[in-house]
Amino acid sequence: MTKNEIADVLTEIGTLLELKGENPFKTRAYQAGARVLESMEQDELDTLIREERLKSVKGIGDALAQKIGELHSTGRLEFFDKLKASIEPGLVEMLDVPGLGPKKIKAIHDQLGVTTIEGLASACTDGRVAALAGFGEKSQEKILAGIRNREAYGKRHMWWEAGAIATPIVAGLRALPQVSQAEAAGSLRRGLETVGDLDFIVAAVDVAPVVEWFVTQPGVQEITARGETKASVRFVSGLQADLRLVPPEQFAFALHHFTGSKDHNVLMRQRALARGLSLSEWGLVPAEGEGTAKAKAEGGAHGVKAKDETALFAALDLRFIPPELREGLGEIEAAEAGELPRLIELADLRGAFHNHTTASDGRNTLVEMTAAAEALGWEYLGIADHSKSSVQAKGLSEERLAAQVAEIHALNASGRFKTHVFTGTECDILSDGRLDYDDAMLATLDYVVVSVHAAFTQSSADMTARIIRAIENPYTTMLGHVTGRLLLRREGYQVDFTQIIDAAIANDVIIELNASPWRLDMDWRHWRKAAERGLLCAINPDAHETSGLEHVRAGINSARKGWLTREHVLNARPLAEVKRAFGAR
Ligand code: DGT
Ligand code: CA
Ligand code: CA
Ligand code: ZN
Repeated sequence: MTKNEIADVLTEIGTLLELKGENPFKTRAYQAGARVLESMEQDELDTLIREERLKSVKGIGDALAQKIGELHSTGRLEFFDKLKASIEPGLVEMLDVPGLGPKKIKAIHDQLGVTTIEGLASACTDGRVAALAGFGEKSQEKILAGIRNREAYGKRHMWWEAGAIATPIVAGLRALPQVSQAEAAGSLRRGLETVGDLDFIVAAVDVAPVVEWFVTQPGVQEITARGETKASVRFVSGLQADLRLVPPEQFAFALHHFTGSKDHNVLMRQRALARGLSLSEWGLVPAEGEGTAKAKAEGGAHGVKAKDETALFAALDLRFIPPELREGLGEIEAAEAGELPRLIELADLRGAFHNHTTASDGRNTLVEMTAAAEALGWEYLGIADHSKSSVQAKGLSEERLAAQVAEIHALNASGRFKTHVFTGTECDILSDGRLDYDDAMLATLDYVVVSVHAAFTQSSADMTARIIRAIENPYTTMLGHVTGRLLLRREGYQVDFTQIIDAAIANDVIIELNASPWRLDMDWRHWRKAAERGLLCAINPDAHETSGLEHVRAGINSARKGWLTREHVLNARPLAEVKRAFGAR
């Protein structure tokens, strides 16, 4: 197990022991041990264990060292397995209910014999929880509301939807006279495809009016916490948000810390420590007891000053790392070497290829879609309606597709729009890997997107072979939504990414980054390596209406998370180049 995985196990042990009512010193020892591991290098831990010196580390005693060693070498821990087995699963589930910690859960269990969430709900309904010492009506109500909202609470939220809530709040915060800077940090700022909660960081001098403004925003359903420099709320959609207020000189440090990711932060903290400095949400100061004289002299009593994140990174000899790259996946090494990529931006896009019209299952006509693309300043728009096998999506017969091609040619010839329209199709990949139209039909189009829309349950081997056969078709230009996943709703079909990417590269086929906020498929985690090996990307909104074209923004997030530059993306190229690329097919 890696050190972070071991740290997670130790934290969980601490919580479980607390649930069982163990001695608080014992539970705290596990939590402290987890923190020690987090701030260590993996190499350091490996060496300490190999040389049997782990128990000499401050904060790690004999018993803890033995357990860490067991997890490190075997990935298992008998003590942990037994502990888990000794606790009712319902009690562990209750930890997810807002307002309930291990101590309260233990009290409810011991005094009322409640072992499930349902049991807890009825104990609240008939007033037994309120009667317990230390509870009362208020907390009973809160627990009940927490249970009722648990589904919404527990769920993650689509980046697009979370952004729609966050954007007006950031703008509103910035407009307040007490506020000098405001930003939405966390996974939202990192452009992650789903968001757990929002994290607003605000620099202000007079904080009370800012907190008041925040908790009275429209859409706030419940104020879950409120302090002098902090507040948490839950919106109607179930999305929660934390607000943190800091003095202006702390803003860059707080913004960096709460942008995360946690993995990135741990590595940054280690880098600071290696320079005798301690990095936290509060600032960058000489590390206590281990700070070098130089760092102390430079840091002074109040530590290193940073007016923005660029200065914070510079203080650790790094270039500015874009938030999307802060996942602890090599970005710090690249920033140190001056080898960060110049990431693609929204403004680099000059069009997109996978879009639908009312001819199949779209909600706007060819002319409306073209007008919308022109309004976005796009040089070109590709129309790729469904093929005949997609009956429920009104897939086009050969005749209807031929008519659409003629319509597009006429539209281009009319000069009505500055945006050039390319003729395409989103052609079904049939269950054996053949395409839904014959070669003669496909030959009349500028380009062909191929996608799987049926027979999802094939084995990974069959699905991979099926997709590769479609990639090898000489008329195929690009592969649509590789896995068919719908985020938070449907897992994608199983495929072998390496084989599919290899086949695409070998056949000069593009793989799309489907920018629909519900898909973001192929996932960003595959792009960096794939692009390094020569795979070309197209960021396609898969728009089914004019407003859907703007979904390319979600695709840009994922492309950036995948370290892509505009050189990797076909629709960042000018019209003439794209025409040439399609002409060469
Ligand atoms: P989310 O909300 O689950 O989509 O993901 P994040 O990344 O927004 O996570 P969140 O809201 O729990 O915390 C915001 C950031 O705060 C996170 O990205 C890094 C930082 N942070 C939170 N807890 C820890 C921690 O235990 N250790 C470190 N190093 N950083 C943390
Ligand atoms: Ca968050
Ligand atoms: Ca948070
Ligand atoms: Zn599709």
